[in-house]
Amino acid sequence: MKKPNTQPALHKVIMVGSGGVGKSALTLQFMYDEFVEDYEPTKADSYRKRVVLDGEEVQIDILDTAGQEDYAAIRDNYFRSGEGFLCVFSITEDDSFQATQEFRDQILRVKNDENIPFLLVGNKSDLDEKRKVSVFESCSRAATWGVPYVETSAKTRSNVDKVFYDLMREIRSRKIEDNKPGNSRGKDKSKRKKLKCVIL
Ligand SMILES: Nc1nc2c(ncn2[C@@H]2O[C@H](COP(=O)(O)OP(=O)(O)OP(=O)(O)O)[C@@H](O)[C@H]2O)c(=O)[nH]1
Ligand SMILES: [Mg+2]
Repeated sequence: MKKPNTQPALHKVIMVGSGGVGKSALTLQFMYDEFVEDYEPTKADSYRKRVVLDGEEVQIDILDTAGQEDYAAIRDNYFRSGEGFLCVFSITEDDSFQATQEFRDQILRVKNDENIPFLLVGNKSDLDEKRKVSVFESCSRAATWGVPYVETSAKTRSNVDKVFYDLMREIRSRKIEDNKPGNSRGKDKSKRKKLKCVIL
């Protein structure tokens, strides 16, 4: 029988997306159960927390990046260390939705892996009356990429745990697949699960 691991598994998550979309607010809501009203642009902050994922104790490491980071080389470095990505835009700002394509492209270039654990996250769902990006548009983009789409609110905490836990599950199954002998680095699309769009 295998000896149990003493150190819990560590899953490395990177928050990406334009400035002001709520990457830090989502991270702080997940970490500390609080909503920060003030907007203070991030440089780069990292967080670590022990959580229970489907009965197993694991650690999540969150790197909260700067939406306003001008240097692609710096972003490349952050992205390289990530095992999974929450690609965030605000449903109230079309530019931030358009920008997700660039983030996706940059991540795929750096990781060179089309099946990298990844969720498209439409944040600020509490501001539905100011919505500029339709659910249809967002789901379509996510489907093109082959990733799930989830709407969150860092303010009301709607789906906040969901996006972090779903991403950790993807990272975990990816690691299990990678450790199988003779694996094809998860690139076999026929094994892919059904995709979902979760709005509420
Ligand atoms: N109503 C509402 N406001 C939000 C939500 N998430 C974030 N905000 C607000 O939006 C502003 C920007 O949020 P941040 O989390 O700092 O944005 P960010 O993506 O980390 O921005 P950078 O660090 O510059 O990349 C803040 O004033 C937040 O209070 C949300 O779900 N609903
Ligand atoms: Mg921030």
